[in-house]
Amino acid sequence: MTNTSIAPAGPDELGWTLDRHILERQRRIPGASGDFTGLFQCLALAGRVIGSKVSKAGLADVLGATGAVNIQGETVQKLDDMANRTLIRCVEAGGHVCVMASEENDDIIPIPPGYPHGKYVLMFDPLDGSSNIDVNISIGTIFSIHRRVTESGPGTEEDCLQPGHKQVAAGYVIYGSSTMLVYTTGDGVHGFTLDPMIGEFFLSHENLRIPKTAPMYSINEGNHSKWPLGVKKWIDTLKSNDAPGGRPYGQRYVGTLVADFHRTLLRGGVFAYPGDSSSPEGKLRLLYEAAPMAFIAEAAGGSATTGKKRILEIEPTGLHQRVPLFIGSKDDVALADSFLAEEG
Ligand code: FDP
Repeated sequence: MTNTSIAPAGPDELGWTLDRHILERQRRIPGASGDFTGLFQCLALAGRVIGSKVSKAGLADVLGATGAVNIQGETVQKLDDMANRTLIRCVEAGGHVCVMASEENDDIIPIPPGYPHGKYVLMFDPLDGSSNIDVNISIGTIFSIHRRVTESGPGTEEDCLQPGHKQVAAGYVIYGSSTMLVYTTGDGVHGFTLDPMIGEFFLSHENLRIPKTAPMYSINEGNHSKWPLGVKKWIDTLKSNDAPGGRPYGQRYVGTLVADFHRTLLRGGVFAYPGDSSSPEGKLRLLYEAAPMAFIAEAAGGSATTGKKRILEIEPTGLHQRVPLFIGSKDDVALADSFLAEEG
């Protein structure tokens, strides 16, 4: 006898879409309003739109600079600008957030009049790795979500200046050989790969864990002469010949944080952007780069520090604050920290 009953299309047949993954988790939280799910749908839409533009970068007139300079004193690329506007447009009308902040905007981004203010705060680096845009190397979008601390109405800078351990979620989209969205709410890190034919993200990397250690380091060695002594000694150690100690380590550096971090998440090792004599606080921004990546690293079993302090414990003092960053496998970050501690 044939069984004519139709089984519901489960994840085995369809695969887990990002939407379904978030929805299933929402159902486990009693009283969840669906706001978080709604916000994620907006972010996934923005990721798909930006990914599509990035993949056509050489064909459409989107390469090159806009002629503007951002708050960081960097030249704004046309794709930076497009990605920033796309994220704002995708999120501002949803009613899920009360305020946004972007690496590309000097001040907080208010919700336009007429739209509701939600309970979340969204901060993002719309297109990380700008200097790699024109040479067809992986770039990405980074996002960080907090719950608002102000009571109601339009959100303020106070809502944005929260330490990283208070994030409710963080993630990134990498526009590489495929487009992937990786996110965490603090309890497991999950990766979804975009099927470009269907236009949907499907779960491809469940519960990612960073290896405890791996023989790989990632740093811009061109800054060697400007590094503090502790960083010089640490890198010299990683490069030294010590087969029983697993050295020398291999070196990989893309120059796009999202890409260097993504490799570190999957393969292990350590990525570092230390402070140096010309930029004592390093180059990377706390709110848009270091804190969200640190939240992901810790949720995957890794760690992230300034070399002296856990990134997630830093109380932000400004929207565009920079911090030194050492991130990746727990043992490898601890080794870096030990060299910086010795330096005093
Ligand atoms: P970019 O300047 O190309 O936007 O913070 C931005 C960033 O890239 C990171 O993505 C990357 O890790 C770092 O700067 C690269 O800096 P260097 O060019 O100084 O190595």
